[in-house]
Amino acid sequence: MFEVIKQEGRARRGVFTCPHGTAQTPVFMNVGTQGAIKGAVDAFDLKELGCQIELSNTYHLHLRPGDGVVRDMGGLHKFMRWDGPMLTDSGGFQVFSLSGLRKIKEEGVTFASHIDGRRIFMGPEESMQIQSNLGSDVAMAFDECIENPSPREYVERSCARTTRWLERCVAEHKRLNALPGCVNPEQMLFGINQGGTYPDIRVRHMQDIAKLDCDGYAIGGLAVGEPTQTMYDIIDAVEPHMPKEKPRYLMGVGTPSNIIEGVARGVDFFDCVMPARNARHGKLFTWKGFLNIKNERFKLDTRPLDDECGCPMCKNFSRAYLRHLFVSGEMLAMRLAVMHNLYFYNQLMARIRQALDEGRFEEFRCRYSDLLD
Ligand code: PRF
Ligand code: ZN
Repeated sequence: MFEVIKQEGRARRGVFTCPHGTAQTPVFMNVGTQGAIKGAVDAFDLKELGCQIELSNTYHLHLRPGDGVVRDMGGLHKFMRWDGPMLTDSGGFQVFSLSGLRKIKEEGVTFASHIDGRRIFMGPEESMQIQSNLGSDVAMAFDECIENPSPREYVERSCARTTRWLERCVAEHKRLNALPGCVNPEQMLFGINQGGTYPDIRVRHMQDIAKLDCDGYAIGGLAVGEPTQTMYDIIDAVEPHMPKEKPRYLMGVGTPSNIIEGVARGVDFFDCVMPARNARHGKLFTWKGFLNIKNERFKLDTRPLDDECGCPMCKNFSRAYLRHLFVSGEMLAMRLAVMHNLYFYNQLMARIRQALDEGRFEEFRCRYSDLLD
């Protein structure tokens, strides 16, 4: 269930309810690809970091340990001990970005596992079956994330196929939810818009998939190498055709600035590996901008990383200590840095929501959109 409780321009403040609880939107989903957050952060840490929705991946968990194992362990919530809202991506992106040789047909995609090269087939039905076994609260439709740039003719044919795949996802998802012993019979399904950088194809595709009455809709195929302004222009083109009463999710985006601009364009859900990935390289977000903690200038810096931050690291440790951990290659460096960046992203969303609640989102956007770019 989704309810928009306040609006400022196109920006929306909402409440999303699913079998494992409620999330306040706009929300950033914290990425735990393989049922763990990279950087030795577990589900209990996530709670402390202010995470509202955890995101895992169909592709990875299907390869290892296998979705049948996860189902037999009682579903992914129990397996990883996360009891809150959870969304799983369909594999439609990872198949295209991670696996080697792949062949796309009407039935689905045959690809080589990035682990051992084994050939695997995944289509809409397989993706729905895997996500049903994982028992997430939101399953994503199986789509083709089209490479950028791609010729118009290819994008048109791919989108028509992604629409047919969505029809198959809807039917299979409904069938699986009704089976006795289903891990999460209330699981929802979100459709995914594609169309590369062609606004007219994007709009047509969005209109086509809106008819299929999914529980929410995502914009996929962005942040794949196109200029930032092109991404914003595509959101501007698609947004008026997305159902108003359903949640909207911008997949794999992005920087704090991208998120603020996404919210300003009517997006409710975001996810990105950037905070965790940057953290592992010592690149940290603060409310005064970006810094690289490995820099020599922090060698004797007694201050916390960010004096506005309440994360477990900033509450306890100095910049000099964190720099030392990084320079020495201690695993603790990763864990502390990842916790800080995830906390920062979750706090960013909390501040966005507060600004919306108080009717001063536009002011917030002016203050932070460029600073956090
Ligand atoms: N499709 C799916 N997952 C995704 C994407 C997509 O297009 C993207 C694109 N940024 C990220 N994750 N299924
Ligand atoms: Zn911090």
